[in-house]
Amino acid sequence: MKKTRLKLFTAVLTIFICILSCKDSDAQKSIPTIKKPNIIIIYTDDLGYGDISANGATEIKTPNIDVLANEGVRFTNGYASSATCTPSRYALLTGVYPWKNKSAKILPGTASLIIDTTQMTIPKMLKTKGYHTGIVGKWHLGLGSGNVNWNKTVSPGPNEVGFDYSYIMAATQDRVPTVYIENGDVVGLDPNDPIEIDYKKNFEGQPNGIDNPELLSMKWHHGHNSSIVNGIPRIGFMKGGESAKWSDVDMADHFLKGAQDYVKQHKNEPFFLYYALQQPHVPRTPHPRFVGKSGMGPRGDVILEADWVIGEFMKTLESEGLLENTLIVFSSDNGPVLNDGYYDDAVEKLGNHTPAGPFRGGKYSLFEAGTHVPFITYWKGRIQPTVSDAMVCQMDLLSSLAKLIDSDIRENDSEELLEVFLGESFLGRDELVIEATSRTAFRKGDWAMIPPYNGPAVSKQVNIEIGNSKEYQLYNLKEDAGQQHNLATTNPEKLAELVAAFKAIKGNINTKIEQIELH
Ligand code: NG6
Ligand code: CA
Repeated sequence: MKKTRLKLFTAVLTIFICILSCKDSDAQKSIPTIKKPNIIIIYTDDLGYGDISANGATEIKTPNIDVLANEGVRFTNGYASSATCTPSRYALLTGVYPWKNKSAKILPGTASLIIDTTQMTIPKMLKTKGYHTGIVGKWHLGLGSGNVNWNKTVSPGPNEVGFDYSYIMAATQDRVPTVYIENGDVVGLDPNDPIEIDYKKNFEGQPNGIDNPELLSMKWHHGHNSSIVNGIPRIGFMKGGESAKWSDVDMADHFLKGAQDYVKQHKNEPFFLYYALQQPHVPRTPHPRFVGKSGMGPRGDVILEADWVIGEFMKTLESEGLLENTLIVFSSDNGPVLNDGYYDDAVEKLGNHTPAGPFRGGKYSLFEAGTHVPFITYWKGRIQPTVSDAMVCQMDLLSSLAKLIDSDIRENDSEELLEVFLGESFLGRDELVIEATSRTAFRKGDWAMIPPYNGPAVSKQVNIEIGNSKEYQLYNLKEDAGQQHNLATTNPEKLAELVAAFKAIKGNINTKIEQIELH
């Protein structure tokens, strides 16, 4: 009797152990160890679609960017949300159309933060899944909440909208304050030489670009005639902060080091880095190593410099063993401009180079070149080399990256296109509203529609066709990438279709100009 009981007990125990162990191995099968990929956005400033050799440039070589393009997904229909910086960056980080925020316009260095601190952002979304988040480079989304005191910790700023670490320039290289700011504090500031900033009037006794041409190493063409820093006249007046002022020619090396240090410090945890380069925005100040190297003047030289820093940064990712577990997104905040306010030979030495590639217009324009920018995704061993014609927008990254890391967070304007970004699908967006200096236009399928706008057809200052016309404009981009043939009158059905779809998205939000112009 005892023996039978023992046998029965042993049998039950064996079955029990088996069930347990079977369950265990099943569990191992269904939950693979998920290693969260690092995410890096490399964002250039004013780089045109045609400024990289991977997109067809022949007069300039960008071998390091080309590696990303040729070994990743090279998008031929990749868009910034706007033809200027602040709105594009706003949309990139929030996944929200910039024309929904009245403050998303080119900002002075004294502007308040334009991202509401309760707004979802890419870094905030990533933090919900344990990411460490950092920004190194250009910010230009405003700081503080009015009357910033640059001599105290400046807040709110990037650290209040999702970044654990920030090392930034406040606005642009041509705007004061010309200092770096780390987690809200001006780097290298001497408290006995406090910084004062004013965008309206100069401080008594301070030189400026108009009255002191003898102090200038770079001449201004339009705007850019306020305070002089390092021989370069800027936008806005600045006094004090001598020890904190940046060196323009070292800026690329400086941000590179910041980006390298960041990834080295955070390589053992999932991280997100927004690496926002300053090139080729004005003032173009290549390090002496690059001066004269492009034969195109400073604009070409700083593109070579930008390409070089990207190569160095990639070497760091490789030597730290991070490449196979890192998704890299490369793009530009808006299209190209040659003379953006300084005499720097960008026009004179352009030669046969075509910064806008096949597109019409440039920075500030509703024509394609304003927003149709270089766009690349790269992930060694995960993304196959692909050329994708799918339409994607930087605004789509928020929802798509959320999907990548298993987050449910989505924004309405931000389409979830993860498979497209990974080169596994070619079904991109169907529609997109683009913005340029408070005007908007529309892309749908192969078509582009620009509503009528008053104003000059060509901006005299920058000599760019900005898209204004008294008539509707309609282009078939598949057949006419250069937007030479306005089909608005010959194809009224298509025009009506696009106008209706455009109005359905834009509704009554911030449509003051269109209410006058659109019937
Ligand atoms: C414009 C500046 C231009 C550039 C631009 C911002 C003048 C006349 N022009 O107002 O030089 O700084 O703002 O560029 O001041 S962006 O890429 O940051 O949008
Ligand atoms: Ca820009």
